[in-house]
Amino acid sequence: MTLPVPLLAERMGRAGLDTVTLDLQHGYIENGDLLGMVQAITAGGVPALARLAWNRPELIMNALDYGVEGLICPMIETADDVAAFVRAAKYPPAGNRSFGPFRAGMLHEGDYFADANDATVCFAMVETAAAVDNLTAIAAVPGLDGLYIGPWDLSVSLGLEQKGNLADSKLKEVMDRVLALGQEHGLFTGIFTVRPEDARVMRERGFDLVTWGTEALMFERGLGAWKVAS
Ligand code: 3PY
Ligand code: MG
Repeated sequence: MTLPVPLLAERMGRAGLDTVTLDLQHGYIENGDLLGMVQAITAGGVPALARLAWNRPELIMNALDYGVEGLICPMIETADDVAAFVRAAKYPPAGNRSFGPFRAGMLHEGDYFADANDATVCFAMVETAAAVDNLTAIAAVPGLDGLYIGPWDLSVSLGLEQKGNLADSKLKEVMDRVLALGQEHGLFTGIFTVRPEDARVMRERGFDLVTWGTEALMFERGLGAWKVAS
């Protein structure tokens, strides 16, 4: 989701999806919108994920305290970037997340502090040439739960002529490496797509978390189809 509209978030939470991701990087959802959006999604029994605006501890802490169950961190370039991300997202001794999960703890049955490190997932985005160069080290950082490919930034960073072309051989090479490292380290793998048909192909390829567009794109396409039909 890219738009800060709780009613739409509630609709998404009841649409039969596995998860809904809130985009704080390129979406129009600000940190102050996040709590209401998470409440609306989780009311439908679906976990909310957040794509962070950046790798910053205060954003990570807020999102987790509000009850976001998975974080996708953009523009990761090195193993040190991942270590900083994981440190902010995990309670001691694995990290240095500060304790104050007023909403997340209220909803959790059992000892939130004891369970949170395992119950919240951290995805590092693979979307720069530097991340590809450092991929083996990135995947080996303790506490990381997943790798998530951003095909558009990756195309820009690799200097590819066409952006986000999932059939590009260079992108396919990165997909293969991410899937292999995922297997090797027991990591989830994810990728962003903008069309359901691409999402299906990525799912068949073996990715666990496949984003299939944004609500704004769905609206645009629905509107286009509606116009053509009338
Ligand atoms: C990218 O493709 O660069 C993304 O960040 C997708 O969300
Ligand atoms: Mg990106």
